[in-house]
Amino acid sequence: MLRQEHIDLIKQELECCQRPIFFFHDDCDGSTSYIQLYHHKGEGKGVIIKAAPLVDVKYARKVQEYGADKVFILDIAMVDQEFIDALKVPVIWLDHHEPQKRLNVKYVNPRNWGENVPPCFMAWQVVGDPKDLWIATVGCVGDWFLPPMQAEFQQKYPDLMPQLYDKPEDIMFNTPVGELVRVISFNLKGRTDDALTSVKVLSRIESPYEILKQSTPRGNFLWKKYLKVKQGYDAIKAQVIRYVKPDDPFLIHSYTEDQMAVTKDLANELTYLYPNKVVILAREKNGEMKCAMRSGRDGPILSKALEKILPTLPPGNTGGGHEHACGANIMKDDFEEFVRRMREECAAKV
Ligand SMILES: [Mn+2]
Repeated sequence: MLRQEHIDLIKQELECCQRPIFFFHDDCDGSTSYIQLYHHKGEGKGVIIKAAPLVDVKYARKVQEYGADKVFILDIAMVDQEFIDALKVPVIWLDHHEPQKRLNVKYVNPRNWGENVPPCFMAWQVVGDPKDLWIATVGCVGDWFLPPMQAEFQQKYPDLMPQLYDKPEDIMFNTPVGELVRVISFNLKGRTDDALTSVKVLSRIESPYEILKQSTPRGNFLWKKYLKVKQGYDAIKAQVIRYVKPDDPFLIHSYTEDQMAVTKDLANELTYLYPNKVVILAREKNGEMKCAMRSGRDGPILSKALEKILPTLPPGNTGGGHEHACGANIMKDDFEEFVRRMREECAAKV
């Protein structure tokens, strides 16, 4: 939770500007953070940060071109000091990844006081516009964070959340809220300009039923893209499930797909379906295996396993993340050895 001083700070920064620019992560959390702040301000430009979660000096040009008088950075793990130094306007950065130290930036990261709160919930604490209750709730669930305002949501939308839940993943895979998470997430796939168009459309949606019932052209627009990505997603999922070995503590699958990267989303669902397995899902692209790895709450610590294994592989293989959720880029030629080492490390239960 944000402390009152932070709520006041962010609110004031938002109020004291005319042309804010918002850089946000290309996921459910990042985009719902942006939409709430943008709605409140009624002004500003959104920029999606795709690929690496990093804002570097290249983005300074966007700030200047727009003539922004303030910069907000939402749910981005890394911001280069060079970027901040190149600007002549204040920078406010809300994040919940590994805390960083930068100069001349107002940085709010609840991890600094031992909490992990996604920026979409920080935005909710700051703005709390009842019209955006559903946006904020969907954002939280999309980030595997149990929405602290779920009772309020449940009362307002009992058909979208029939009961209260203890775990975000139960909301994700058993309620229409989860479907809204996937609608947003899948709409962010593909080309950056298409993703930004989707976010713009989403920012004009007034009720979740516009999407779920396709009752307006804009709701229908988001639904169509969702269905298109979902088709590919379901095909890969069916393939994975067909080859699951009941006795193998690992679930390993690789696929080739250039257009839509659904690896993270699918790895999450597979962990929900097979909580006792270590999931390694890899998308092959340009000779690299882009891996999403997951393990259950009581499963092996993947980040530790990676720390041990990566230095022993040829250079160019990278990765990292959280205890039970990691990402890695492994050269195709090293993938077999990588999997062998992962099995070895995880059998020793790191
Ligand atoms: Mn996030």
